[in-house]
Formats: sequence, structure tokens, C-alpha cells
Amino acid sequence: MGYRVAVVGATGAVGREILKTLAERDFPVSEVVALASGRSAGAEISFGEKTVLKVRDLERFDFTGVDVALFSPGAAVSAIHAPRAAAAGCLVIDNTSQFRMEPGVPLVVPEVNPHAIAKRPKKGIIANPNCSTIQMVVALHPLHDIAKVKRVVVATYQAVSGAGKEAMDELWSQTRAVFVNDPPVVEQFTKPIAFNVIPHIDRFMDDGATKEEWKMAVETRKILDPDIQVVATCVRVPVMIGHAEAVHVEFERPITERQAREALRDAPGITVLDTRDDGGYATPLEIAGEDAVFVSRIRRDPTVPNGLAFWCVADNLRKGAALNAVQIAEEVHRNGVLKAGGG
Ligand code: 11C
Repeated sequence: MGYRVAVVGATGAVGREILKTLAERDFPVSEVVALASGRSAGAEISFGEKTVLKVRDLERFDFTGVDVALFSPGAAVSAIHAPRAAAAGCLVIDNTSQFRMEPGVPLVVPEVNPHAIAKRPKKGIIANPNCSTIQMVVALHPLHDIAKVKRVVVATYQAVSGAGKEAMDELWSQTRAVFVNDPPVVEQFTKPIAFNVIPHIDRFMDDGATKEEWKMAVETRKILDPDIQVVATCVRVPVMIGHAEAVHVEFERPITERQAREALRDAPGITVLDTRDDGGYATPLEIAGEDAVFVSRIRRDPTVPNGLAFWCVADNLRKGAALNAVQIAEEVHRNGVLKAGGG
């Protein structure tokens, strides 16, 4: 038994990672269809070591008979084609920001709220959270179970791959330009990203926060607990893959460092790397390609009652996007919500 699976946005950084993740894991697949815009139609893309898929035009594709579609084409494209796929009977797992906060659309991190997809959603769409939210809620969840998170202050250090393949190319070409004394060409970001950091991800909102910062707050509340207060500062850094976060948490009840460390160690999807000596913490460069959320620098925050601080790092293309989406597919397969041949 296997599912007919569509990957939408297959030629993008996340789409490619979804194909790679699907091929690596045990998700039962009978056929994979790679879809992208008409511009990419006809291009060839690998699925595993032996299969080459010909990319098909999303606009002309009929989703009838496709069991599950993993979408990562950009919010505007998902807005049109995800409901079309769902109306054809396909279960959509959407990685864009388009549907995340819509009532009736579950927003899911399988380690945290698998119960949100115990039934097939009426709209036929399950949303994958933003990458910076996913890794934070994976780390907060076991601590929340012990002492109830009240407030989070977080600063992010986000890799350029979060902004797509062209952004990765821009970091590369600007870095090279510095060495050969060429002026940097700035297209994907507001300022040069090579040898710089930029405190601006996604658009500005009326209150002065950016939409990336807003997403971290509202998505955390939808996934973990509607009472949690979050204030974020999201920063783009000249790193190719791997988002890092400095997280400061205030809890309702006391929690010791030792309790936190043990809970994090026992939690699914987390690796604690925290030896309090030179190099005894995770950094993006060494965790790119890994599935886990890495937690380091766990310590008490003495400036608030019941405070803890930690550092967490994850591969934003994998756990932050493709892997989480595939884990959602695995969960609906495991719990019987997904059925081959429709339903
Ligand atoms: C970034 N977190 O690093 C963003 C990418 O809402 O799905 C994901 C944007 C989103 O730029």
C-alpha cells in the first residue's frame, strides 16, 4: 500500500528538501508528482537515488486521485491551489503562512500537538508552522508541561535559506564580491547580508513588529497555549542553513535547571548539547542536515521569578519545514486520517 503524493513548489529550497526527506523516510509512497510553475515544467528533479521526476505545471494539474500534497510554493500560490487540491479530495499539508491562523486549519508540530489532527480537517488543509516557531515550541513543550510557560522573550538568528534559494545565492555572491572588491548586488534583502546582520524579516506591521515576529507569537499560542505571551526580535544573519534562537522564558511555577535539562533530554525531537565548556553548544554550521532541535546553554534567568534561558538551533529547511511537513503526513498515516485512494 502506498499513497499518491504531490510536492508543490518542488524546485524551491524547501520543495527539494521535502523530496529528499520523503525518499529517506518510511512514508509509504506509490507515486510522487513534482509540481511547480509553468517556467519549471519539464525540468528534471531527483527523488531518492534512482528516480528522476519530470516537473509538471501546477496550473494545469488535476489533483483528483492524489492522496496528500505537500505545498511549499509561496503563500499567494497556495492561496489559489491548496483549496483547489483539497476540493479534489486531496489532503493538503501547506508550508506557507497562508492558512496558519485560519479557524478550522490545524497548525501542527507532531511532537507538540498531534491531537490537532486526530480527525481529518473539514477544509482538507493542515498548516505547517513557520520555521522559527517550530523549533521554539518543540523546546518549550516539555518545559510547559512541568511549569507552564507564561512569557517568552526571544531573539532569532535566521539563516538566509529561510528566504529561499535566491537569497542563498545572494549571500554567496556578496561574500565573493567583498573579496574581489566588487560592489555588493542587493536584491533579496534590504541591505547587504554578507558580513552583516539585518533586524528585519517579512514585512513591517502597524505596531512596529515585523510579521515574522508576529508569527512567532500567534503561532506559539495556537500550537502550545493561548495564554503564552511572546515578544520576538527576528534577525537575518549571514548563515546558509540553520536558525538559532536565544530564548528567555518566565514560568508560572518554579522549575530547576536540572528538571529542565532532564525534561528536554527525554523529549522527542530534541538533542541537548550543553557541556558548559569551549564548544559545548550547538551552532548552525554543525547541525545543518540534522533532524533534531538542539538545545544548549540551559541556565537560570535570575532577573524574573521562575526564569530560564536557553539557546536552540535547528535546520530550518528540515525540522523547520520539510521534515515537519513529512512528520505530519506520517502522523495522519499512523492515526488513520489519511487513506490511500481518497477519503
Ligand atoms: C524566514 N521564517 O526565515 C522565514 C521563512 O512564514 O513560512 C518562512 C516564512 C513562512 O525567512
